[in-house]
Amino acid sequence: MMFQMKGCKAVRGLAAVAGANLAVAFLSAGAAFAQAADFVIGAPRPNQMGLPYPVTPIAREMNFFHDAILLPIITVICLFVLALLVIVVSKFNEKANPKPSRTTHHTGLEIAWTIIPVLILVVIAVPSFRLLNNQLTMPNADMTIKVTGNSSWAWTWTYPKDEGGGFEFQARLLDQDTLAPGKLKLLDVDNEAVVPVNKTVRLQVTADVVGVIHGFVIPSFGVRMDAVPGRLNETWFKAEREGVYYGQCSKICGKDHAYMPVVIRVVSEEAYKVWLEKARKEFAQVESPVRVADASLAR
Ligand SMILES: [Cu+2]
Repeated sequence: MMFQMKGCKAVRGLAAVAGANLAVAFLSAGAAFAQAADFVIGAPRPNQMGLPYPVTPIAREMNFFHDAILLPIITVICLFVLALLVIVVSKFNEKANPKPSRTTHHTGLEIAWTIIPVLILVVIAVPSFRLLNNQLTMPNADMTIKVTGNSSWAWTWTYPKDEGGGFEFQARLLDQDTLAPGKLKLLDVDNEAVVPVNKTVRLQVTADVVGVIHGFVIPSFGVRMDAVPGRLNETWFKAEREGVYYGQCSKICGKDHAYMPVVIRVVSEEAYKVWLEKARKEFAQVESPVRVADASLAR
């Protein structure tokens, strides 16, 4: 765990500052939940550098993989190639080197430039496959939620009945012309999905059968999953910090592709129970059976 923490220290610092500013704005907007001082706003920040602030074990591992392994290797390779180019341009131009060498083969050099890249790829492959394995191995989940990408460019969240839910609701982008202060442009939605902190959530991702493929993404969770009509994909996350986390559909799914953000609010276990109770009542009518016209009235 230690090595993962180290890689994202700088990101954490930046996020804390931006998060605090946004949290103040959010509080003034009168959010429905009481927010702690270290409440995280998992959204892009002005002048942001690096990957989004990670709040799950997988996202931290991703950040470590990128910041501590890929980025240094890429930087060294780029500088090495740049140095070679500078040497070639300065030492072997027509003026400095009027009589070019006729050498075409060098066995040692050819073995070296085959073996060294292979070794670099092996070094990258080990943590890469470990991360992939951790992502795809489903742990024992504390709860399950289903999320469906709609052809009307909204996300439908379904909370199963046997886990205290038994309702579903749609999350739609807020009207951008009447956006309340503190609400994030093109990110905040009318109905946020809510999950408890420090719980492993199994997420079933799909799209409605008459629809298209959407991409379900929450960068701070390290979650990216295709929502495909007729297919139930599965992923998981365990958010370790309370906050509100944003993502956007990552598939070019149609005209309103840019207007279907993903929002998950992570709250304490108690706050989650309160929300669940409230949501069960609020969204109950969505589930009520469709009323069919009474044929006797037509007579
Ligand atoms: Cu979409």
